[in-house]
Amino acid sequence: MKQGSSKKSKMETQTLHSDLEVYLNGSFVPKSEAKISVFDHGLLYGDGVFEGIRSYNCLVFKLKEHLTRLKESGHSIMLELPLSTAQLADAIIETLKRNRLRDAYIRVVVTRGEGDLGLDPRLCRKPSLFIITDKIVLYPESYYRNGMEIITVPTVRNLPEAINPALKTLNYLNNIMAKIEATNSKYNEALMLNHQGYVAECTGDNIFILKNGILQTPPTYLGALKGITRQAIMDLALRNDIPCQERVLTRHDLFNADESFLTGTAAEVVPVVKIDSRCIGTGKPGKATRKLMSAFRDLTKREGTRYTL
Ligand code: PXG
Repeated sequence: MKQGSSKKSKMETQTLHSDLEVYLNGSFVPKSEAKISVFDHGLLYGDGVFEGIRSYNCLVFKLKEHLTRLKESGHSIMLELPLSTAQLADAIIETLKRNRLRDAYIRVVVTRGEGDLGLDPRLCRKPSLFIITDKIVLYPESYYRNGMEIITVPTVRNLPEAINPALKTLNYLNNIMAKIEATNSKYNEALMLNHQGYVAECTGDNIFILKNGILQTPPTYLGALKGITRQAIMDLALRNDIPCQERVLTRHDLFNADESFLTGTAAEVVPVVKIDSRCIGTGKPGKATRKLMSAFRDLTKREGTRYTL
């Protein structure tokens, strides 16, 4: 009996020690205690904003850019962040250090906060802020080696005049519906068109094509997030003498592209070799794609906000 109970307490300690620490409204709490009220409007109404950030070997990639986008998403929905950009950066670094993570996925979420039932954001006294840092789950290596196949789905991208896809808000159902439609058809990613039938982006990634040596991606006003990886790729293209343009694209343009790839914090740069069963180019990851994949990997090793464990 005694042995049993001491065994149990050892197990509990182990669980506690292996528990990730989460930043929650100014404190660090174990994952098992990182709880938010059922009256939080982030949960009741999807009223909030977020960012997904990555760190590579103790370098947080494009931290300033992510925090600027978070602030701007908040500003658009009239949600003032509870911390300044500098304080947020410190809180993120501290969370990474506490969890001793060199390579991490960082999720920063700001919600309208706890309030009463009813839409009115004035019912919420103060925003909730939490930061989760966790091990990054990588896409299978085969996606990068052989490329991905994607499918256009029926769910149309939100109208920018309704919920602007340029904002990273907690309202992700538009993307989730598209993801469900893709996975129901046994594809891992969905191509989303806007209400006019123009290519917008995928559910969590921006899309690029290469045609006659020119890299092209849809302008964000057609219903895409201004991806930070997208911008990094546009900058790298310039440096590698690959001309790059924002262009209105149709599925026809995609089907007849020489190369295609997706960009995003989680995916990095992943080649696309088939869209709606049409082979893109040779049906293998293209030369420019491979060059940009490698340039991007180098960039993540070189640049970022450094921290020590
Ligand atoms: N479009 C959408 C709709 C996104 O949500 C991107 C494009 C790529 O943007 P960045 O700035 O990351 O290059 C995103 C980003 C997740 C996860 O947990 C999703 C994203 C990023 C990180 C993690 O699914 N989406």
